[in-house]
This record gives sequence, C-alpha cells and structure tokens, in this order.
Amino acid sequence: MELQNKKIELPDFLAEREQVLTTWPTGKDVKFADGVKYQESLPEHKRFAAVLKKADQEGKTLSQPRAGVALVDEHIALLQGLQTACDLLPSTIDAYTRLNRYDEAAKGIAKSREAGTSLLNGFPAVNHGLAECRRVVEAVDKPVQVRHGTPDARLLAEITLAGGFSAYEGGGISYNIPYAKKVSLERSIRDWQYCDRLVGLYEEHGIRINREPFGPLSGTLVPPFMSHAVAIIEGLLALEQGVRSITVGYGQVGNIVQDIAAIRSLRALADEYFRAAGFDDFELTTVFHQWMGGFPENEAMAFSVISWGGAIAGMSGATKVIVKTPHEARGIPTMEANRQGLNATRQILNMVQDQVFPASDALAFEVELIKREVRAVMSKVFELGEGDIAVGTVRAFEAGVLDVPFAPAACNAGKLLPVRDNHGAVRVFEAGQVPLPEDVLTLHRDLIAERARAEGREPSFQMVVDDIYAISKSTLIGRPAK
Ligand code: 8ZB
Repeated sequence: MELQNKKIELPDFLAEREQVLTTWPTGKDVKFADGVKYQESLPEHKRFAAVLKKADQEGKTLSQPRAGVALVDEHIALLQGLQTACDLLPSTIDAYTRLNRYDEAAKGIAKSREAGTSLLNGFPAVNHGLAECRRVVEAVDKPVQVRHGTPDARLLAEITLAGGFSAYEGGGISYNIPYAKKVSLERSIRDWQYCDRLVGLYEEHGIRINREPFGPLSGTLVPPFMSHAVAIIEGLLALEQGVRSITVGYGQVGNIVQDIAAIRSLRALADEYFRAAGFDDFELTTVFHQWMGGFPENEAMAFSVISWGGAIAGMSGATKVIVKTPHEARGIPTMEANRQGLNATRQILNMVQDQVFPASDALAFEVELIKREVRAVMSKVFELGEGDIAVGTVRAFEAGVLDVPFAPAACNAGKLLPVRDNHGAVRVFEAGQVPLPEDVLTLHRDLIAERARAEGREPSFQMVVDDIYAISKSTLIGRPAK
C-alpha cells in the first residue's frame, strides 16, 4: 500500500465505495445523493457542527454522555431519556460492529430480542441499517454523534452519515493503537482517510459533518503532549480529505494546572499546525473527557470524580465534556445512572460558567512546556515522513517517537512510561525513543525525584502501578501507605 497524506481522487474513492457497500447487505441501501438530501432536512439545532460552533462563540461547555443498546426502540427510549439532561447525544456502537463482525452482531440482536434486554454493549448501526438510523435521529431533538472504536469504520460511516448522524468520532491512530492488537497502522490510517474523504464529500455538497479524533487514547496516564500530537495529526489528515469541523480531545489527568493548560495548548497548537499546513477555513473546537482511568466503586466517590472533571472542563474553556457515570467501575450504566452523571456535571458547569481560572506563572509554564513537547515530537514526525504526515506517523510509531502508554497495539513501542509528580501532574519517567529536548527530560526527572523524596522511595515501576490504581482507591497520587 502506498500511504500518503493526499486527498483521495474521486474515481478511486467511488470505486472503493462500491466495494465497501457490499461488505454487509444493509450497505446497498446507501445512496450518496439521498444521504445529502436527508442531511439537508435536519434542522439547525440537530446539526452537531452548528451546535458546537454556537457554543464556542458563546463560551459555553456542552455536555455529552455515552450510550448505546442493541435494539432500536430501546435505543430511542434511552436517548429520549438522556436528551433532557444533556446538550449532545451519542450512539455508542457495540464491540462486534467495531470489529466488523456483523454476523455476530446479528446474533446479539436476535438474542437481545429473546431476552428482552440488551445483550450487546452498544448500538449495532450497520446491522440495523439506514432507515433505522433515521428513525433514531428523528426520534430525538438533539444532534447525534457516532461514538465507537473501529479501525475500519468505512461502512459504519456510510450508513450512519446517510442515516442522519452529524458527527463521527475516531481516527486512524486513535481507533487503532488503543483498541486493536494486530491491525496495521497503514491500513487503519488509510481506512480513516476514506471516512474523512466521505465527510469531505458531504462538505462539498454543503453538509458539514463534525469529526472528533479520540483524545484520551489508552486513558491511562497519557502525558498531554502525546495525545495532543496524535489529535493534531488526525486533524491534519482529516483536513486534507476535506473535513472542516474538527473537535480535538483530551482526557483529564486530574491535576488542575496540567488539565487547564492541556486544553488551552491543544486548541492553540491545533490551530497553529492546521494553519501552517495551509488551511484557514476550518471550525476548531475542543472536548474534555472526564477521567478515563479506573473509577471508585463507591457511587458518591464516583460523583466526586465526575464533578471535578466537570469543573475543570468548564474552567478550561472546552467546547464540550464527555461525561462519566456512577456506574463506571461496574460496566455499562443504566439510563438513570447516566442522567445522574449528566446532572452532576451540569450543576458544576453552571457554577463555574462565569469564573475565570486565574492566570498564573504555573499555568503559563505548563502551557509552554506542553507546546515545546508537542513541537519536538511533531517536527520528528514530519522529518521521518519527509514532509508527509501519514508516512511520518507510521515511521514514528515504528521508531517509538510516537508512543502511547499502556496501549495494546503491536505496532506501539510501549517504552514511554509515565508517572505522576508530587502534585499529581503526569510526567515522563522513561522516555523510550520519544524525542523530548534534554532540558525537558531533566525537568521531568527532577519533578519525579521531588515526589520520590517526599515518599521516601526510589521512582520505580511500582510507583507507576500505584498511580494507575490511585483514583479508584480515592487519591490522585499513588503514595505508599504510611
Ligand atoms: C473508551 C470509552 C469507555 C467508556 C463507556 C464505558 C466507559 C461503553 C457504552 C458506554 C454507555 C454504552 N461505554 N459502551 N456507556 N453505554 N453502550 O465508554 O462505560 O466509560
């Protein structure tokens, strides 16, 4: 395969499209012109990109849950139950569909009907097909996004976008590295260029579909600069294919200064890199994910994690926040638990709405640090790709220049090891082959040493493990028992 960051030629796209639409019988119902017409019929308040843009202009932070069940009527009831407590709706896709195992999704649908309850962990949109997707979209009064974790999401995109969903999460890196073990990165990047090209084609026909690279990656102590680099790369790849509404994302780490600096630097850097690549007609927004690591089982404690995330989302100026639930430690939440997470979040968003997080040296320092780190990584990716960011990304993962902590993909080096500093910010314990400047590495080392002294132990892998479990055990930093 000859991967390159270049807009797919229309004839090539259309030829591939014919094949994509045959990979499951529901594909044959998809007609592009009809999809455009259907999207045109959606009112403004159900268009994801338009609602995001308005919130951004008004300085508001929108809330969005995750939710999806096996059967259409139940899924509709779920979204209808959630929409009065949130601003944006999801449809979380089940794991079989994410793996393109539509035959097994079909069995899951049949068994769910028999059982009278959802036996899939999400909404199998491909199996239900175009008309049923439209029934979902028509039954609710808020914009709906497809949220999933699919390395090859081409057919899913075709069906859901023609079905009236107006936003699509994922990317060739962010839906491979944390989600798959053996899918080649060339393949997933190429398959996501198809998804972006499809969104670009809608764009050419006057339909703006929002795209959101999945920010949190493994959700486990990911240093902001690494997830920022991936988000920026996926944004650049999307822009090239004609995407114009992009929401870059970040998963909360729990340190207030680092989290606010992360959202501020993410927006600034994305804007800078997108413009430097020659684009100036995009709509850029941000998403803050409430803590994506292990949660406390105790529901009151879980609400505390949720509210802290809501507070930081609001004060960071993120355009939307993805909300957790008090059932997080246990599994897929009930609608009621989901509403509770949304209500807790809305309360705190409203309370911080008119507060400005004070400018400080610490915040400015953290913003500058992240910017320097991202630039160091990005320039190496461009260098490895000889100017081509798609090629550079594949080579950068091979070289360990891009390296996502605790991700399952075989093509990910897994040498970058993070740990918290004495204030809970995520720092680099072992850099592997990630090309951070020498003084930055020294800074990380000193900050970690400060914590080690405070705890009376050497920095070690045990410290990393302690951090992974800390929040679920009610602290931010995994300190040893006194
Ligand atoms: C990477 C995303 C993981 C999060 C939630 C998990 C976890 C997954 C569903 C869902 C509601 C679903 N999640 N599937 N939440 N309905 N079908 O995504 O609980 O928080």
